[in-house]
Amino acid sequence: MSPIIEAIREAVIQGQAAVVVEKVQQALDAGESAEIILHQGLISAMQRVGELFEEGIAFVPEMLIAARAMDKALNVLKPHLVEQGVKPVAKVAIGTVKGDLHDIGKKLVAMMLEGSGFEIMDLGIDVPPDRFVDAVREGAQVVALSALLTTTMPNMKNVVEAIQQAGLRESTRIIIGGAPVNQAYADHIGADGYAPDASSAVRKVRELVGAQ
Ligand code: B12
Repeated sequence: MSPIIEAIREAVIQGQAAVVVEKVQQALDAGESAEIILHQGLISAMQRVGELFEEGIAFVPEMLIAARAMDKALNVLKPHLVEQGVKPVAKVAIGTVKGDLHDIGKKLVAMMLEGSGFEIMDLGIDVPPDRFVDAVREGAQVVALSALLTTTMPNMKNVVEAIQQAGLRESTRIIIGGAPVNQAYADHIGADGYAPDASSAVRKVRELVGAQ
C-alpha cells in the first residue's frame, strides 16, 4: 500500500476528518485512482474500526467519528467515482431499514447508482416499511434496502410484505445489501436480488430493470 493510502486509512481510523479530506485530495492530485482510495483507504479503515470495536478497543463514539471522516472523504471522491451526465435509467428508492442507523454503505450504493444513470430517492436511515411503499407510489421502480445489523435484517422482510400488501409487488424490483445479508437471505424473504458491494449493486439493478 502506498504511503498516502496508508495515511488516509490511518486518519479515518483516528477520525481526523480534515486530515482525511486533505490527503484524499492530495492522492487524487498525485494521480491515485478513486477506486484504490475508496477500497484500500476508506473501506479498509472502516473494517479495521469494526474489528477494534469487536475487540473492545474502540467504542460507539470512535465508530461515529470514523464514519464522519469517511463521509467527508466520499464527498470529495464522488465526482471521480461516478460518470457524469448519464440519462436516468430508472428510479430507485434506497434506504436503511427501520431501527438501523448505518448510513455509509447505503450512501455509497446510492452514489454509484446515481453515477450510472439511475434517479435516486434517498429515504435516509431508520426508514419504516410504509415510507418505501409511498416511494413506490411516487414512481420508484426499484427499492434498495440496506441493513448492517443482524437485529434489523428482519425489517427487510417487513418491507417486502408491505409492498406486497399494497398490491405493488409485481411492478417493483427489490434488492437488498449490507454486511449481514446474502443471496440466501434475499431468496428467503422473497427479494429479487442481492449484491455484496456498490459496484455489483449497479450491475444487479441494471439486470433487474432489464437495462444494458
Ligand atoms: C460506522 C459504524 C457505526 C456508526 C454508523 C455511522 C453512520 N453514519 O453510518 C454508528 C456509531 C452510528 C454505529 C452504531 C452501531 N453499530 Co455499527 N458499525 C460501524 C462500522 C464500524 C462501519 C460500517 C460502515 O460504514 N462500513 C463501510 C461501508 C462502505 O460498508 P457497508 O456498510 O458494509 O456497505 C457496503 C456493503 O455492505 C454493501 N451495501 C450496503 N448497503 C447496501 C444496500 C444495497 C441495496 C446493496 C445492494 C448493497 C449494500 O455495499 C456497501 C458498499 O460497498 C461497522 C463495522 C463493519 N465492518 O462494517 C459497525 C457494525 C455494523 N456496527 C455494529 C454494532 C453492534 C452497532 C451498534 C449496535 C453499537 C451499539 N452498541 O450501540 C450501533 C447500532 C446503531 C443502530 N441502531 O443502527 C456491528 C454489527 C454487528 C451485527 N452483526 O449486528 C458492526 C459489524 C461492528 C462489529 N464488528 O461488531 N455503527
